Amino acid sequence: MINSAVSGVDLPLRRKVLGACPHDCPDTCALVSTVVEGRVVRVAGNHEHPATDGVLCTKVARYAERTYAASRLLHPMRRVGPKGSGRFEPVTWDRALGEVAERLKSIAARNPQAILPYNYAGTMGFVQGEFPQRFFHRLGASLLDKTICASAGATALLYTLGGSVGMDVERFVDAKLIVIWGSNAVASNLHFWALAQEAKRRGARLIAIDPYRSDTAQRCHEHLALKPGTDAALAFGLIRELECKGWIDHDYVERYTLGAAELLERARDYTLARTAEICGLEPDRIAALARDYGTTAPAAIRLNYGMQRVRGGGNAARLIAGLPALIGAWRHPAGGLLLSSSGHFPLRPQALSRPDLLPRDQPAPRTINMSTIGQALLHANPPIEAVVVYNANPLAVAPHTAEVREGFAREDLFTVVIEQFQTDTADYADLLLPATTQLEHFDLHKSYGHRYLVINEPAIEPCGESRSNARIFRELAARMGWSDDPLFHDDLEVAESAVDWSDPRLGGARLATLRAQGWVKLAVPDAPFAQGNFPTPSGKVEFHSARLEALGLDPLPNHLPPYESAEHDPALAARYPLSMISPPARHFLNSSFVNVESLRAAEGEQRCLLHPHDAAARALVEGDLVRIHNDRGSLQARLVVSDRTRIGLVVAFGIWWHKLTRGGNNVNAVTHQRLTDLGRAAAFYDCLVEVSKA
Ligand SMILES: Nc1nc2c(c(=O)[nH]1)N[C@H]1C(S)=C(S)[C@@H](COP(=O)(O)OP(=O)(O)OC[C@H]3O[C@@H](n4cnc5c(=O)[nH]c(N)nc54)[C@H](O)[C@@H]3O)O[C@H]1N2
Ligand SMILES: Nc1nc2c(c(=O)[nH]1)N[C@H]1C(S)=C(S)[C@@H](COP(=O)(O)OP(=O)(O)OC[C@H]3O[C@@H](n4cnc5c(=O)[nH]c(N)nc54)[C@H](O)[C@@H]3O)O[C@H]1N2
Ligand SMILES: [Mo]
Repeated sequence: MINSAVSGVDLPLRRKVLGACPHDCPDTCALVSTVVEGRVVRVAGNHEHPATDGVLCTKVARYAERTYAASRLLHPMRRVGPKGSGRFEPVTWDRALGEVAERLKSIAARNPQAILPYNYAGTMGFVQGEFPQRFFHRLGASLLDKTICASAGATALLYTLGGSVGMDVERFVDAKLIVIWGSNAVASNLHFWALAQEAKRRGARLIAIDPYRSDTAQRCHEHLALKPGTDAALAFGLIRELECKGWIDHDYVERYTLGAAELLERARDYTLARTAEICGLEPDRIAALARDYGTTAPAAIRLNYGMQRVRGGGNAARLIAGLPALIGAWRHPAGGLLLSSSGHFPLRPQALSRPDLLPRDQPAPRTINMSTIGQALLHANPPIEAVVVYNANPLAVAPHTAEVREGFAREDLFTVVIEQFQTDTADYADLLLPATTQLEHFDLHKSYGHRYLVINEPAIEPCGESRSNARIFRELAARMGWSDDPLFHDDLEVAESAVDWSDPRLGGARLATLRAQGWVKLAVPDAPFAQGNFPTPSGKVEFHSARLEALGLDPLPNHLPPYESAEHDPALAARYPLSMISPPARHFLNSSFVNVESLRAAEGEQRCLLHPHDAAARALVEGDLVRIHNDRGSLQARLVVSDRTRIGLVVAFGIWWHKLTRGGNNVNAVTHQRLTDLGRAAAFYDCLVEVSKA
């Protein structure tokens, strides 16, 4: 039996409640929580939801452990020690909200733009994630440019395919070739991996493109271990080879693409030899990849965000997004590419976040880039005087920790953190407010990896005095003295507003349908781009983008070597000869779950991989505690000596809480705040370091 939790109604002792995993992951699983006498005893994947198929990752399978952890924040608190010390005393909600409202009011009276909301995807729900923006719009606060994760790739898709659209993940089972490009799906996209395995059983060939032999690359038929940040060159090399060998689908290209002739022209410089040189690969491996891709149908690419976290990441994603059109892969339901499925959802972002609430008597607010929060807190003009953090842990996840830390340590900065746990960021709060988890609040979710809307009903009452984000911002709005209706919508009204329910893709489903069934799949035709119909201005795949040209940018994609590479900065590379990438550790989700003891124990310590050749050159051995360092800072990690990584490449796993590492620093101690070519994103994997014995 499945029913929803509604407070105040007579409930059976043992119930099952429909939920959605709120975390920043393409899989957005449908959950079933078993509640016995008001306590969640089990969180499982919903067997009836096709994309979840009854399977959860090890992290979310432990959701009850996380929710009931002794370290949950259960009461509002006020800082007593110095910033960053993490010393607090309890206060009442009444005092805490009163103080927050008073401080924000007095700053806003001078300049509301001195206030900044900082939030990301701690929860991806419309209600607990997006509704709070109404408050900040009404306030006239600075806007936040949400670039920390996906904006380089999303911008690339926008200018190439017209939006975050692509294959239905469920069709990968029918592909005959699957290229897994910049994605460790075993760790970060488990349900896609299950489908790829099924395709493999049905005879598909799996190829991974990743600088190191990840758990995923290890299980593919082929693995091309290119140098980080050279994907655009590899794509050019493939394009040239496709042309030379006559594997281009000229009919598709002529009808449904723009600028192919110019693209092929640019690709002509990328001979196999030159491409191999740039990428650090063997020429015949590139030729073989081109042959597989050019001669197997249906061919599908699972592109992920790993490859876009470098200077040229946007251009590289643009080139890769263009590949399926060149071979006509979009003709097949099981062909094409998937980076993100977000663009298929009929959403109403303005109805959700209500920019119409912005004060009319003031200039439009400035925008602060979250990827350079360190610089912004130290140097923005006019200065940031207050920051309200929710659904995010910038101290741990933003690049160049030393500056982020210095920024949050400013005595004149008023900091509010709304959190479930006392994270690194929480330690810098003036007021720390306890938030509910997904088991305790209502929400509605889209997904960026599949095509279902998924509902989340609260399974239990809030733990301790915790309150949902939505409730906290409604109460703050009242204390600001505001009366605008949208600031006080209840959770159901907010969820209603997020979706265009009249869109045919929903087939007549309403919020009530979701609450009864748990999810709804969007009706998108099979092979939607078989005859073009891309959501670009031209309706075609735009190799040449008039929109980029109008912005004064290169209308065609190009290969841009990483900022921190021998090609771009030889002097720096002489001092710091090793590239470092910092992909997620399997047992963590960004910095979430690092504090769940069983998961942290499974992960062990902050670790890094170094090739035997590089280890020997530094007289380092397996198990050494090493220092990874550059001019920006350093961190300590336990060394794993392995040929799973390339010569010249350090793989350091993230994202630990600084305070839970040996030495007190995670990978972002050494990353920088320079931005990607498109989308103004963080270039986390564009980073030179040296490694020595700690
Ligand atoms: N377990 C777990 N799952 C997660 C997350 C997590 O932290 N933990 N994070 C979630 C989030 S926020 C996101 S955005 C998604 C997406 O997550 P992604 O960013 O796709 O991360 P990964 O799946 O680790 O894949 C990144 C892979 O790209 C490789 N890579 C690094 N640099 C390059 C490069 O220059 N070129 C190429 N070709 N590959 C490169 C890395 O070695 C790594 O194996 O995953 C989500 N899922
Ligand atoms: N070096 C390096 N840095 C990276 C990356 C990398 O690969 N390498 N990956 C980047 C990527 S892809 C991303 S997406 C970012 C992620 O950065 P963030 O979005 O900041 O993700 P998390 O670190 O998971 O922090 C989310 C926080 O939100 C809290 N939270 C969850 N639900 C709620 C809620 O309902 N209410 C409130 N108030 N809080 C809640 C959680 O407890 C958690 O502390 O990090 C980026 N940083
Ligand atoms: Mo992300």
